[in-house]
Amino acid sequence: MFTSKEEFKEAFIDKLQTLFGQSLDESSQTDRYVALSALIRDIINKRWYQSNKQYKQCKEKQVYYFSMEFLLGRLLGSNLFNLGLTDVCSEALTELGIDLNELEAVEQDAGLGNGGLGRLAACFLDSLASLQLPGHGTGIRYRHGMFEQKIVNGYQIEIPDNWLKDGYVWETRKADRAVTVKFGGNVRLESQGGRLVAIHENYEPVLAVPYDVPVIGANSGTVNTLRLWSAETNYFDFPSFSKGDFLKAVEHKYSLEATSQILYPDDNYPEGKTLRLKQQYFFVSAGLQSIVRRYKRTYGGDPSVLAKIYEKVAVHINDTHPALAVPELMRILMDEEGLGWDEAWNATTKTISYTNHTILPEALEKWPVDLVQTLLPRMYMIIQEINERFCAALWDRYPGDWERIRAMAIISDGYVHMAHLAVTGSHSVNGVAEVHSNILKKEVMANFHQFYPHRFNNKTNGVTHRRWLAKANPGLAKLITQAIGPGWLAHPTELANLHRYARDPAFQSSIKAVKQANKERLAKYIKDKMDIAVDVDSIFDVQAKRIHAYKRQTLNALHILDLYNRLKADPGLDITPRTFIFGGKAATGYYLAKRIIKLINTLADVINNDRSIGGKIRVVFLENYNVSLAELIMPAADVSEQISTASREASGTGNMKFMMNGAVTIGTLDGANIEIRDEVGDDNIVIFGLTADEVLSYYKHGGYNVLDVYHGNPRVKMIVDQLVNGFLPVSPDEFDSIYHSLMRANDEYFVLKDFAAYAAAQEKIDRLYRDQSRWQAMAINNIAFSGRFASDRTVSEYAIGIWGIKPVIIRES
Ligand code: 26V
Repeated sequence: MFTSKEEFKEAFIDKLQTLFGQSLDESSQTDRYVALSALIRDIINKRWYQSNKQYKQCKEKQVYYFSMEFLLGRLLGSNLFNLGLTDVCSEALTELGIDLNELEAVEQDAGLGNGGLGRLAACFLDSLASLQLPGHGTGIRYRHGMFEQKIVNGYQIEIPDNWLKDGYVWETRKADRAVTVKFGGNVRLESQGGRLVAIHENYEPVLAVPYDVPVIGANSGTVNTLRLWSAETNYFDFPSFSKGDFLKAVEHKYSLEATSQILYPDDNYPEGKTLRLKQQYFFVSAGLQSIVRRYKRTYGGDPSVLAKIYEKVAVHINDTHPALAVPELMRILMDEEGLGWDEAWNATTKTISYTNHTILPEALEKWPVDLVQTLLPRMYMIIQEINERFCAALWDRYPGDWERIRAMAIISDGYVHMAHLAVTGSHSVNGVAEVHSNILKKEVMANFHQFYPHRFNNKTNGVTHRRWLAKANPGLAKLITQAIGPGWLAHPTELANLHRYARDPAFQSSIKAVKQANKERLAKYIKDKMDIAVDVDSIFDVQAKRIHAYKRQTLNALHILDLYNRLKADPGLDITPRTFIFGGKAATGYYLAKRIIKLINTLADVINNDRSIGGKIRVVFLENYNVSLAELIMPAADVSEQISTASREASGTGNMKFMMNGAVTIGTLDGANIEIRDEVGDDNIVIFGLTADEVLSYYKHGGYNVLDVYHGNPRVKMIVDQLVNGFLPVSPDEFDSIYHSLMRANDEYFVLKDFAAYAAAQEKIDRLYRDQSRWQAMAINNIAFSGRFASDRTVSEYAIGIWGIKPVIIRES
């Protein structure tokens, strides 16, 4: 490890020479980025080797976090941070005339995820390693990650994300660890020595090749592994090739390799594509095969040893996407290792645990039976058997209650219901915030909760405060450490010690100065990128997240339109200047979400160019919201918009990132907002709108008529009409879909129902902000009470309550 700048400089220059045969002066930014990363990798690799060796020797239980998505963002900065090398490295580079931030910016974001679910997985990896826990990720090495979003004429355009084009410095291909995953074909059962053996024939083999990415713990010797699987094939169609049909010769190869080509850009918005099911089985099967292989190497391959795999291995499934882990582990234990059904079932359910991340009915995964049967014949046979045994147990418990059994069955109405498979096949089911876990227990999975009362629990989400506070907001981190010492970095609940500075005028002005500098940094980005000048003295009011009807960007947009109307009617209207900032992507096939983006951009056009309102409000839609942009945005926000329809947002994690950076939340009583309120108290958050119980009651019993609000509130009527009456400079039917979602679909997400309460809450924000001493106290209290939302807390709850793993201290040699 580097102890001095001199040593670091020397090693860096040496690396440039050995890698590229170049001097510092001749090197490009990319060369420098690659050299720096390679230097860091040398350090990491030594620790990685030690970690792997000691994991093998100590024989402690390990957890594997299976997730279709890991939204890592960039790794250079966070790796340096976790190694404790940020300062020495940045100072050494400065002396060489190099800006570390610029080198970090060379790295492409690893956008292997859609939003909250994928970023949560990335935060958990950081916390696992930082808590010295033996825990690894298993996922897919998508050739193309989350698309790049361009805004053209106000519309979202999707550009493929070719993130691997210059290579990826953090991965190591492990060709010798490849495994085969079998698709299609047919399965016959044959009696061999008194046992029924399943024989899979005529299948299509796809080679799964692992690429390992090291996950570095903060201030610990731990380096865990994120193993991402890539689909390859040795198959080559020689007959076609020798006939001169070159296209046909490669076609088949590419179709097999397509499995890991793209990330589906749908978040909470289902598109039931065959390829997605193929992806799910692909990484689940590869991941489990490699885990069982390693387990056998360490503990032996006797069936009686495999029957106890749950003592050394925990497999966690991130939502239902990897739920095929249940039948696949059954298959491996039975077909390959010779266990009987009961032993295999015992081992499987004790190994697997499951997190639910959404209650949106349309996002609950189900796959057509014939698709599962054709693509994964052996999986289907096992699922059928699980289903039959499960339904028999239900029958024993609820004799004659056909309705209940049909509702709980894993296979029904021609579909395989993945959540039912996941609940049945695991020993723990958790939601991601208290209100969400309660809704699972009382509503969405009430019958499962009755049947398996001890399986259900809550683990409120968290985010890594290292990336989202310490690294993203170094100015704030420094200030915090000056005030309360550095203990908060390892023990984030120590942030609570800041509470006593909340009313301290000197501390308040330092906090304000840090925020101001962060706002200026963002303002510069907006100016450079979009040529819009924003007022850094205005309130930065931010809604950054995926675009979705339930997240209600529409409510925010309609409120802006209303504010604009009021300013036009009364240019003297006394409001604190505000900059409304949006960021977020829409799923490619989600028409309404795309029109919401167009609406926001249309408002931006009209409002930003209307001199008559004196620049009091501005609207900015930031292109291509991703992890790196989030790191720029969160520290600069004054107001955090968390305005989902109560009960719909399982937790939210952006809410936590904003809070850590001192933004005040305007939000509904939804997801983790409720727990944020519990931590900061009502004085430090602005809550409005329907509660989850009220929303659920409307969904169940009706009783809301959008026309009552529309006709009862002239301001509401005006803005709704303005969507379609030619007021906005777009074709008259441009916003029909938004209009209809409100008026024809009876406002499914209660946008208009909550409008008046939201507008009043926004006025409250305005009043609070005018009292700067009060506002800064709120900001400080939000930072102070954000410790609970560090993912270190969440991950230790999983470790103790679900996985049964404990820390392994990695020694240096
Ligand atoms: C679901 C589906 C369903 C069908 C196919 C496409 C697709 C893609 C992604 C998803 C995941 C939806 C679940 C999800 O992302 N939930 C979010 O999880 C966050 C982490 O727990 C949580 O903070 C958010 O509130 C929740 O919406």
